[in-house]
Amino acid sequence: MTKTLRAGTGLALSLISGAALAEWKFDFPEPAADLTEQITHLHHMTSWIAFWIMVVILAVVGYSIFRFRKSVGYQADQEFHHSWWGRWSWVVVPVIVLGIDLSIAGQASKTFAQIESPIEPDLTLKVIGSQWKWTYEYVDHTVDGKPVRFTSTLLPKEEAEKQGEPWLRSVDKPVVLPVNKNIRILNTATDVLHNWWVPQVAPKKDAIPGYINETKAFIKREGVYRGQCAENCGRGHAFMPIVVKAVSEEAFNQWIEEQKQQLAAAAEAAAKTWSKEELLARGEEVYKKNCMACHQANGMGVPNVFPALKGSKVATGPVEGHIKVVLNGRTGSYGMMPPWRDILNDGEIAAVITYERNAWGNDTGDLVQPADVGAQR
Ligand code: HEC
Ligand SMILES: [Cu+2]
Repeated sequence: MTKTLRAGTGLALSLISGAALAEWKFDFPEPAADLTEQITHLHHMTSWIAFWIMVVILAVVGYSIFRFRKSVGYQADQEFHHSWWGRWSWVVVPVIVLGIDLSIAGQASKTFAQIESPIEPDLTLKVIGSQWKWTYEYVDHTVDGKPVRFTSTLLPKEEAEKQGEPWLRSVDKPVVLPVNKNIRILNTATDVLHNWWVPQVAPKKDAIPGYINETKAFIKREGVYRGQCAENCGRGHAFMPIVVKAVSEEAFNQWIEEQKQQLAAAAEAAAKTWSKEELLARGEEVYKKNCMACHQANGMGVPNVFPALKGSKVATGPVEGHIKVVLNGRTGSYGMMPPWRDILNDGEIAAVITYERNAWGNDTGDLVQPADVGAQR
């Protein structure tokens, strides 16, 4: 008995330790943009109205129970509905309730109109949801006609611990946005419904394959804002966090310049012929980041869900067929293999295919060069 008691007390104490208390917050994170401020304000207003309605109702109920209590067998008032209050309460109470409803709806429809109204954007960010990662495209910033574009994925646990970042709330590459600019956000998806949800930054809209949903942000404060996918999108739904880094205009311009240089360097690298070591090393990186979630680290897949690549007919058969599947995706008995043509460049696809053809005992010895992939685009 005392043992259980002690264990229980220990557990209770550990639950209310200082660290836990420091994290203990009731409210939403503080909004950082104009529209999200309004949305949070609406929530607070509605909650307070609901709270005071509850107080009034509980008071009336409590008073009635106490004031009109009668012993068993007492016959209730049969004439109540003949009194003035008995007649008019059926009108007065709904009118009050409707009045409160409309005053909430009035405020809300103002905010809603603002959410839906078009803006003159200073910057357009296209957000593409896929199982289970986010791809970002800065459509106004291009190199040779191709926009700055990258994919952002969950930071693995060991890596998050090393960097002191919260696991499941951190990504390998945050999306960077400038403050005090009108940012248009275009949401879409490649496979199933996703939802790019960063409550401090922008109103939430579904990301739907084949459609573009528009939302926007005017971020007022620099900072790091975290979010996650808000549409149940399958097995990895909980593992596609979002990190927005809001920075000054100068810092943003510098960052976007760096991205452009990286893009140019990648295009150059994709044009050359790679050595076997380069292909395998890069291929393993690409595989871990993009393919491992489904096909697994050992290339064995998941029985009946994701096919094994170890010994697979495609990964050990003709190279062209392998490139085709990875570029265009495929839908077959297992379900859908997503297309990678818009997510990975020729160099990355060549590397990952070379890796798959030489890992896990798939000793084909084949080397696939970026030009081979380019030829099939
Ligand atoms: C979201 C899960 C998912 C991810 C991520 C994924 N695949 Fe697939 N992959 C599949 C499914 C499902 C199939 C089987 C489709 C079918 O039934 O035809 C498949 C099939 C394949 C095949 C054909 C295998 C065979 O023997 O038929 C290859 C090759 C392949 N994937 C390579 C890749 C590469 C390379 C990547 C990373 C760039 C990748 N996959 C990422 C789900 C995925
Ligand atoms: Cu999702």
